[in-house]
Amino acid sequence: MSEILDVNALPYPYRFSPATTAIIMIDMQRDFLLGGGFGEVLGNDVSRLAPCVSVARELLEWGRQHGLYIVHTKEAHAADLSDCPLSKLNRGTPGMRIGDDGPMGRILIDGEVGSDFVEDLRPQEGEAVICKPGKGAFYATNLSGLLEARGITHLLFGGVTTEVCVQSTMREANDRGYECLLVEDATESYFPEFKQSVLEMIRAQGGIVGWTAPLSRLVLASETQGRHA
Ligand code: TIU
Repeated sequence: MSEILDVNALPYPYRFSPATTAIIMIDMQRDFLLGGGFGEVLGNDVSRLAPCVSVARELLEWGRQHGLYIVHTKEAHAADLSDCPLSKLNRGTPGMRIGDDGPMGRILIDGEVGSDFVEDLRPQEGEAVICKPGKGAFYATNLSGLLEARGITHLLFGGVTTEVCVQSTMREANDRGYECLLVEDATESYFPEFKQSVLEMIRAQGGIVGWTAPLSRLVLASETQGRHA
C-alpha cells in the first residue's frame, strides 16, 4: 500500500506516490547564487536568484517529511579539468573561465568554496550528491543508477538556473521515461523572461516535457489527500 497524491498542476493534475518520487535539487551552489562565482563572472545579476532559496529549502523539508528520495546536484569539475567538455572550457572571457581563480576559489571546481552548496541547502545524511560535468545531471553521472535502484518513476525539480541546468536535466529525465514536475517557485533564472518561457514550454502541447506547479499545491495535496493504492 502506498500513498497516492494528485497535485493541481499544469497542464493537468500530476499524480505521484512519495515512495517512488525523488526531488532533484539542481546546483544550489555559491558559484551561481553568490557574488564572485561563475554566475557573476558570466555577467549576471546573481541577486535575482535569492528568492528561490527559501522555497527550495521548504521543498526539501516537505520532501524529507514525506519520505521522498533527495538528490542534490552540483556543477563542478575535477581540479585538472579532465572532465570538462572543451565547449565549456573555451567559453567566456579569458581569466574568468572555468578553472580560473576567483574570490571563492577556482571557478566551478569541485572542493573549492564557490562550488559548495549555499548554507540553507546543505545535503543531509542519506541524501545523494551528484557532481556533474555537464548542464544535464544524467550526462556522465550515476544518477540513472541511483534512481533505478530505488524504483523511482517520478521526479520533482527545483534549483538553478531554470533554463540551463534545470531544463537540460528535466528534458534528459523526460526522455528516460520519468514523470517530471518543475516546482515553479523553487527555481529561478537570471532572466525572468527565460524562466517564464521554460515554464510555458514544459507544459505546452499536453505536457511535452512535464508539469509545473508552485510548492503550495504540493503541500496542499499532501495535507488534504493521502489515499492508498
Ligand atoms: N549560466 C547559467 O545560467 N547556468 C549554468 O551555467 N549552470 C546551471 O544552470 N547550473
